[in-house]
Amino acid sequence: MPVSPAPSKSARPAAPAVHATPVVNPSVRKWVDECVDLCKPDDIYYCNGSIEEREALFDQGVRDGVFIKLNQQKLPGCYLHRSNPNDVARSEHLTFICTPSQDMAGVTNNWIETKAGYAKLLPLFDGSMRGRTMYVIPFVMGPIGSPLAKVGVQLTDSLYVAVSMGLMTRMGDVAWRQLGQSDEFTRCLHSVLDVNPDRRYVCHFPLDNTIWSVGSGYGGNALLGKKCLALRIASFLGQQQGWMAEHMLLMGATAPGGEKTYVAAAFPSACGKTNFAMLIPPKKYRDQGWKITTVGDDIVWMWVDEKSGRVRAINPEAGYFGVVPGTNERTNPNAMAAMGHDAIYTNVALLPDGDVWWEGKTKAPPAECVDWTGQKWTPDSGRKAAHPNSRFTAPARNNPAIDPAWDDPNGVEVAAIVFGGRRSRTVPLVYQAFNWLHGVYLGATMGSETTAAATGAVGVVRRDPMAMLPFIGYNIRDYFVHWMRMRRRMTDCPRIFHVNWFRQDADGNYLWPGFGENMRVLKWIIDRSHGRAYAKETMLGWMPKAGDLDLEGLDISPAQIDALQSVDANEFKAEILSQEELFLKLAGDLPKEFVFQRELLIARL
Ligand code: GTP
Ligand code: SPV
Ligand code: MN
Repeated sequence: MPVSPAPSKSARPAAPAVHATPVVNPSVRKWVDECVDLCKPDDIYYCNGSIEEREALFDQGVRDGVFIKLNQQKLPGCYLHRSNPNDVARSEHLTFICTPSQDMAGVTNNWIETKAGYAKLLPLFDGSMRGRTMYVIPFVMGPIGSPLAKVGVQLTDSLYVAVSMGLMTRMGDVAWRQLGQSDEFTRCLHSVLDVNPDRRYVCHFPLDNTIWSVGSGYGGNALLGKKCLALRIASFLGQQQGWMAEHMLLMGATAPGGEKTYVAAAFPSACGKTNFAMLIPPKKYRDQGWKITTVGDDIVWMWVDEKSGRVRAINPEAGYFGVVPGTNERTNPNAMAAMGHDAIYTNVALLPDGDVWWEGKTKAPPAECVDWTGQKWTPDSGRKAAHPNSRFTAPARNNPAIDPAWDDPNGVEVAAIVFGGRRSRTVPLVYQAFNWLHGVYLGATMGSETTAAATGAVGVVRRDPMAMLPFIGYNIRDYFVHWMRMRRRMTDCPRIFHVNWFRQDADGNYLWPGFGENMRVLKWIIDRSHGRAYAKETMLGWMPKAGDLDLEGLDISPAQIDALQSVDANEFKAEILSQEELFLKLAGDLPKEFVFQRELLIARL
């Protein structure tokens, strides 16, 4: 079975070439006309977002070889997509912020001057859709009617992208209604070209509310509502307008008495957001009446409510694009249910009966399957059957633990913000910042070992401030200042915490069981946020004392907990030196508050 090529010449759904649309807004029409003149598609298809349309697109995709229909008894409505093997993760080195001055993009972003950016991509788009269909995809990021909701229109020649946008966003006629006659929409132009890394660019023009992406069909590079709009463009808008776009999950925790607490958490790519957002508490907690519900698993838009002075948040997305490897009925049953029907699997292995498999799905591998590249695979093949960054795409409504307020235009009130990275050493399981400013410093100095979610080396510690390093759409200096200034709008601020589920012993075994057991840490976080759990003051922040973390029923020794929570002053001094790597880049732009925080930390050590 060959991998799916760039869309074939006949990539066109059963629907008519230009099907009837609601009266399209004149600014949209004008812009679509310009892009049609540039890209020269054979057909134009306006997506309406209906279920019938989704089915027709899947059918077309199967005929074109873009999708393989999976076993419909086991996985109703599910399809497999194999990407080009050179196109399996975000390409951070090919991602650009295009602004008039480099200072607007800052030291952590790749920058191209605006006009030069357009000039670079224009010839690539010229005639790029000849022989192909252009899909016009109107979409809304955020609950319909929310003051923060943003409309985007994506033009793409990828059927896979069109269907995925339908699962990940509020897509279709609903977006035309939300837009009305306004010309305020993000102009998202996308072509896979020949899926060639040498002709791959993901360019953002924040001043023009425009995104141009070529040469990739992969999620974060190609589903332009997600990282490109909802993080890079939105973070830029938020900085100007006084709100925040963050790489965070958002979960609700209902306590036995009915008290509801919402917690947001920023972990870098492939570091546990989806899993934490869908956490199922251990039996003991369930029996007591604890319940965890998901508002979002990847992106949060936050603002300060003027009346209450408290932080509120929405999830701008309407679906999940989640990591598959390591996911199973034990680690994340809610994700398994969410991908159990009406979902797309990308780059997993195919079993002989039309079911799917990946590393970590079952203890024993299958005797035989077809790997993510379409080759025959057996356990002794010496390679992975599923790509380490293989993903599922599923609508949020598929999640059995969806929060009742997930679609509420007014959002939910955030009581705690959690930062966390993937750190095999040095960083303890959990601690709390002394105050907002200290918490911002913890987020800003966060480090994490790199993962397969981006191309490049895996397992190297890099600084990933607020898990936003690849997603800040403007100067990181101004981003840090924005975080600090947001505090002034709040009467009562969310408490800030730092966690690390990934600390290992000398033999490389995880010290903490993670997944559902993270409930025990969450419980302490919730209690601290409501001002009712004990803690001891340490060099790093407030930490649970022995006995403050509930370990009942866990097969974990006190020595193991000590190892998890220990802070070695010498190791931490090295950590501070490695934080300098980012701070030196910022040089004279480093906020003085961070210098003070660092001095205080060194003094405590
Ligand atoms: P993105 O979608 O890339 O932003 O990733 P994410 O932050 O949502 O990460 P996700 O929850 O998908 O987890 C990524 C990987 O980490 C998966 O292989 C998980 O099985 C694993 N993982 C998640 N939570 C834990 C945990 O608590 N402990 C351990 N050991 N692994 C975990
Ligand atoms: C991530 O890499 O953080 C993801 C997947 O959530 S992508 O949408 O491709 O960015
Ligand atoms: Mn992510």
